[in-house]
Amino acid sequence: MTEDEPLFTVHTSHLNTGLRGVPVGTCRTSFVTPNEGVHYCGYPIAELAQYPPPHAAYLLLPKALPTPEQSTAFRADLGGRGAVPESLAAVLHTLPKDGHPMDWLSVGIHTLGMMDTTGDWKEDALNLIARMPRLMGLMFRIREGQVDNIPADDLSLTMVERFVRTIDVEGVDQDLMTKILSTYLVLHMDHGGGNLSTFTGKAIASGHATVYASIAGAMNALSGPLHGRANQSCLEFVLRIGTSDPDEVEAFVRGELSAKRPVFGFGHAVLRAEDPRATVQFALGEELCPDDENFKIIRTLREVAPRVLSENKKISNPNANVDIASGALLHHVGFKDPTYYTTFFGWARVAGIGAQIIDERTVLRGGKGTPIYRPKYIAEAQELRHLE
Ligand code: NMX
Ligand code: MLT
Repeated sequence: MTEDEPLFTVHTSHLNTGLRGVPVGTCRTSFVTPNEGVHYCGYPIAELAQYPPPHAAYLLLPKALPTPEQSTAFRADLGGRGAVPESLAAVLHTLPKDGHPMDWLSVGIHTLGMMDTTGDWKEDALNLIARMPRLMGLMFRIREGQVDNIPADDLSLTMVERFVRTIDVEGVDQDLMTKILSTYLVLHMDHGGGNLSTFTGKAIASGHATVYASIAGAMNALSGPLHGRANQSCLEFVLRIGTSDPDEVEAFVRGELSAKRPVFGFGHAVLRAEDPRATVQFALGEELCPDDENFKIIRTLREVAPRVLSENKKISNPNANVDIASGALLHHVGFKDPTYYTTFFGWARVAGIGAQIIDERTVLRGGKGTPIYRPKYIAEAQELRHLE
């Protein structure tokens, strides 16, 4: 790219389209292509799916996979930063139990910010990444009223192990839960620069709000059903459908469309093929729980819905997106309440948004950082008027 190379011509038809396709900046952590999906620092996501989450998080920061020594040092660094203040739990205890878990997550991150902000972009992003497992675990425990004998946070464990140990659910296969969550975190960490939550987080940070305020705002953006909360809505669909019979699934999809409701887990603003993050999760499900009832339903949905959605030519991508399969896998390993699912998306995204905020604030424009976001809006139906 040269400084004066034309990238895109803006037509009137581009207005009020949610900036679809309009280039606004550069991203150093990941890119998304319509057919191959997301790549973290050049690596296709499917190649990274089995990597440990700290490796993927490390990659997004210095943009290179860690050597064994760097990996050990990074894990130790996160461990050293991981302790959350005792008083975090006291604040969580005051939140309404029927509030949505994503609202809890946003408030939890804000609360950590009020207790912990250093003002250094990188320090704060790393501290938040390190403290997320315990925040997530405490949210689950306190919302569910399981407040006695919460295991101490063992900071020598991995991110996912710390969470699984904090929630300490009886009667589940903790190794399987750890495996599914680890893959989930890696798949959801980043998705280019322009997805709504990342864009929102960077926009907030561009006014020099803190990392915590920026990422709490990003979580609010993620909580919408057209964005991250589609994973909750998709599993709620699956539970309502209750059968993997293709005719019944098709009738359900047609019913949602005729009621003018979105078919959650399908479609995308950029992708024009099945999301590779969905493909990876389907392969994992075929390996780990092929006979799970919910998994059987999403297998049928994956076959039926793209055919039905393709009948409507205005739908740019009728294929499965990242949110089709994660709910069935999370349900299988013991997370029976879909309202929690988007918090896992948010937990993962903290690494990607944090890394992109560090880049925008301290690396881009020769280290000066991008200026405060201020796109142009054109006045509509606003004749100049004066008071009589
Ligand atoms: N179900 C019903 N209608 C759809 C769907 C779908 N899955 N996908 C697109 N459409 C509609 C869309 O609402 C729009 O209608 P209208 O012209 O009346 O406004 C039309 O088709 C054209 O939309 P597209 O250009 O194909 O998609 P767009 O970029 O506007 O939106 C999504 C992308 C992801 C918001 C959209 O596909 C959608 O609502 N999907 C269902 C919700 C979902 O699964 N979201 C998760 C996305 C991934 N994530 O985690 O963020
Ligand atoms: C994401 O992972 O953020 C979603 O696929 C939405 C997007 O990229 O626009």
